[in-house]
Amino acid sequence: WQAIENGVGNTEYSGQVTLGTSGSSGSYNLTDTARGGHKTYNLNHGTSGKGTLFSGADDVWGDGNGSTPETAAADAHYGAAETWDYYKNVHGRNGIKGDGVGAYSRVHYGNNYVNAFWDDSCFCMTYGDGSGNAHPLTALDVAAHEMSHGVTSNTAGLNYSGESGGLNEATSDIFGTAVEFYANNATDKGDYLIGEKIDINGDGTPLRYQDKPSRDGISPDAWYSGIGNVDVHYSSGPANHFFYLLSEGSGAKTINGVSYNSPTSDGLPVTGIGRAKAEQIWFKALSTKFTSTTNYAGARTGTLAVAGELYGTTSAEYKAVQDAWAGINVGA
Ligand code: ASN
Ligand code: ZN
Ligand code: CA
Repeated sequence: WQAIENGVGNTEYSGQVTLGTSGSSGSYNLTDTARGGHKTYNLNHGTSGKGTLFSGADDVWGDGNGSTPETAAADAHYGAAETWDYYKNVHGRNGIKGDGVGAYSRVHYGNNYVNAFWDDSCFCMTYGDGSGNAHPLTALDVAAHEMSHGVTSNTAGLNYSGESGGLNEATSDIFGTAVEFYANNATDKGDYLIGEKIDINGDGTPLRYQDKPSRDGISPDAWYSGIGNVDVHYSSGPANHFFYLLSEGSGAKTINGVSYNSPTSDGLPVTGIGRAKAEQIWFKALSTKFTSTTNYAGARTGTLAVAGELYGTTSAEYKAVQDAWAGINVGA
């Protein structure tokens, strides 16, 4: 038996945070007993197995700049905790499967590995150190993105190809953003950008944009016939755009110092209903309407059904869902 402790994490991306740890004087480890026993392991550049559970004599983890392997662990452990708390407190879901059981994270995967991923078979997520082992892929929105793949697998089970694959990816981006806002971290404020902290392009730009996905130079802003043939990290674009439009509405807006300008494919304005309601609609659609083969048209039907149940079919919320889908060229 180990006592539930509150450690101190000196993260790279989120400043100094509280971490859920275990142990007692002189012997601590990264086991978050209050969150299903979620653990964080050090792969130490390996690519298989669990590696070593992070442990140490003090309950302070990382130095805030990555010169100790603990820093990436602190970020990953924090991201998992915030994601756990978000699903529990906002959606009433107790863990990835809803059974209160935690997963685990592995950091320092391989060498120069510029990715992070969720794996259903180990029920775990894994993080590379980035190019030149310089920018670990452990930022809050990335962690929430990967953990949300686990939630999608255990709810709708959206197939990871075709249009359902794009919806699967968008779901992870949507909850990546939702968790980032939920955490309300002073160092990593909420935004509608994905991966803005990890500098994956080397020029300070984020990986993806939800207000206007084509800002990345590849992702489409609107649905078109044949979108199911493009990589799921781009066919996610219109669904990310739908979420932005439903939350914030079309046009120009600045939030937490970040400027957005969201167009619509039909040229008609969308009045946003706020992120909180948009999150409720997407989560309830994911967990009660979507199936493994849901496509864009099916996502429209599912979210409209949820909006009708939650707010009524004559509500402003229902109309906003209709308008936001029309704004990405889905339905009419
Ligand atoms: N980071 C990617 C994702 O979560 C990993 C991958 O493409 N397998 O989708
Ligand atoms: Zn993903
Ligand atoms: Ca972000």
